[in-house]
Amino acid sequence: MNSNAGSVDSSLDFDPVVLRRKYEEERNKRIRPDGIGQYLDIDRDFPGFDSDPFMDVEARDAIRESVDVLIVGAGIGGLLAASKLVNVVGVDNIRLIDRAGDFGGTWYWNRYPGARCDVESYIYMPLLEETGYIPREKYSTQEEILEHCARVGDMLGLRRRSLFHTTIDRLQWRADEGGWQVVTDRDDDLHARYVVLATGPLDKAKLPGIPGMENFDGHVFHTNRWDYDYTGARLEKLTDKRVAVIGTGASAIQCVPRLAESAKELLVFQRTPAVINPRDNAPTTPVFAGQLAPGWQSSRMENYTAHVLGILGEGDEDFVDDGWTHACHKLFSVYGSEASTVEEDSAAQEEAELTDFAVMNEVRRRIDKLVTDPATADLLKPWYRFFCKRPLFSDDYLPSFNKSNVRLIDTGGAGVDEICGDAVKVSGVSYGVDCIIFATGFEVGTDFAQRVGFEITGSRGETLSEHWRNGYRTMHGIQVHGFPNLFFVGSGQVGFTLNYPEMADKQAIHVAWLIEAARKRGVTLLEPSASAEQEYLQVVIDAAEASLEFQAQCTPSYLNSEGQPKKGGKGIIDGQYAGGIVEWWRILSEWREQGDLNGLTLR
Ligand code: N01
Repeated sequence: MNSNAGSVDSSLDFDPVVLRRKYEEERNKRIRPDGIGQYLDIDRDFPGFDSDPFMDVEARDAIRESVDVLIVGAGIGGLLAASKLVNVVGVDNIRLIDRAGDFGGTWYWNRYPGARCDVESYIYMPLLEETGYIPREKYSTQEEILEHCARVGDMLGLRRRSLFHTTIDRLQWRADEGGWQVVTDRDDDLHARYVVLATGPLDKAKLPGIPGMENFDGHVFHTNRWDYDYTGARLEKLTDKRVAVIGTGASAIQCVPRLAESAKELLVFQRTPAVINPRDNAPTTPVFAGQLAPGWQSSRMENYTAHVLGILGEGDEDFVDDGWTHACHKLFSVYGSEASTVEEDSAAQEEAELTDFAVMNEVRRRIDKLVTDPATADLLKPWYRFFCKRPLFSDDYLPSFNKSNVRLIDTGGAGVDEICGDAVKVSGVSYGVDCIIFATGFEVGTDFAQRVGFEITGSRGETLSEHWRNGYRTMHGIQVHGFPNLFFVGSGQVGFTLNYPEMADKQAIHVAWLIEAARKRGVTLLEPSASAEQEYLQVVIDAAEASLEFQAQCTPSYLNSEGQPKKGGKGIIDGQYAGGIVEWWRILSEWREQGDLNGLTLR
């Protein structure tokens, strides 16, 4: 493809100038000065919205105990941290705490109909070789992943070490004890030498601040606390109901097809259309399962990551071989060789933009093929670059709009105006509904304590929210100055990846290595120095340039802090190390190989 930004290239079947202008116009409709401030804090504004509808909370006695390691979070990150500590380092005096009633994290809470993981199950589901489990399909259902998390927890003997339905009230460094004091809502008082925070990056539901929503006359819930009492287990109670879904992200596009089959009337309120790619799910075949040789899962994970980061390309062996890897082949092929001059770099950027336009044209053409009504098809078309919002995969979301009981209510980028009585209002039109389902995603970039529900007070009396008031500051994305013996697994300033468990796995390996290194040296306190933290922050900031430039031009979403990304921020992308997980892991591996724990204070 020829690059000639600014003028129309006759070899192209589209006009880049027109598309560029259209993208900008659409973005401008959505940019809001309040950014992430447009969303409500559920705990403050809608208390009770995040209680557990799935399992009853059982009474138990308060616990007083000291442990070597406390892991906060029993989802995939917590399970991986525990597996490394138990199996690799041999630490077995551990405790897990989770507000959920069982293992599973996000897969415990997100039980909406149609919920599946859109990353391949063979690389996403943790410890498949260790458990000997082979997923049933290429993309697993929520039920299967939840079952598997319990399988892992039980295999590791973690159930008796887990306090479920338990919320931390306070986590405080106790210098006199050389460890952390943890106080919970069940009156537990625990003391832990080390704490691992595996609280997940997308955990706390967020609600948009739509005027009048507190007075809605009908029933309301969020996708991550699906109310099966109201809908019925197979949604059979919705056959006489008018249902509104607000939002068209990953959660919405999976539950909309199920609701479309059941609800009397389904109204889908859209602010920004999603990028929907083909799914092509398939059952696992005996031939596939039979050919898996030892070590297959980690090599498959690494192969996938190399493809989606553009390290490997179309001609290379592609184990996962799916919509993610194919899209990355197309979009990253222009970056094949390192640009050595400013002109070469700018030519590569232009080429990348043209390729992106072409890929997005395919996405838009598919909508025309699948949606019968041309006006609805037009409204469903996304006008931004492929990776501006999280790309999605579905074969049944778009055809749902061909059903006579389903209507798309497009809000022209402005969102729902108001909720009034039993109606959702958009552009002066009231749509009466019995039920509103918020598919509006999760808090990102807010204060850490607001997201996890408790404050952490470190060795200098500073809270973590204060320490991070201007953005994340960590050493390697794992440790924080002023917070000794505290480790992060599953989020933060680590190298970017599309496969969350791979990130959590590598963090868990590093944490286990650190705890083992402390043991070998006979020390009980590990804390990064202020300068080591600053040094890593600079690495993150230096790597952020290109990614931030891209993000800043994107339509707003949780990925770019609602259109306000900043270097060293607290968002999903601007909070990460943009150099990618492979480079990040190289930095950490070399640091470990050095063997001197450079940058850590030991006592
Ligand atoms: O949340 P989202 P999600 N009026 O933030 C809309 C993971 N995940 O739960 O795009 C009307 O993506 C908002 O509109 P806009 C995955 O990482 C994975 O769907 O901001 N609408 C958007 O459409 C995913 O990315 C899986 O303009 C309003 C929606 O609400 C992440 O979780 C499945 C509005 C929020 O979408 C989050 O996904 C599920 C308003 N005022 C989740 N305010 C799989 O593996 C917001 N919206 C498949």
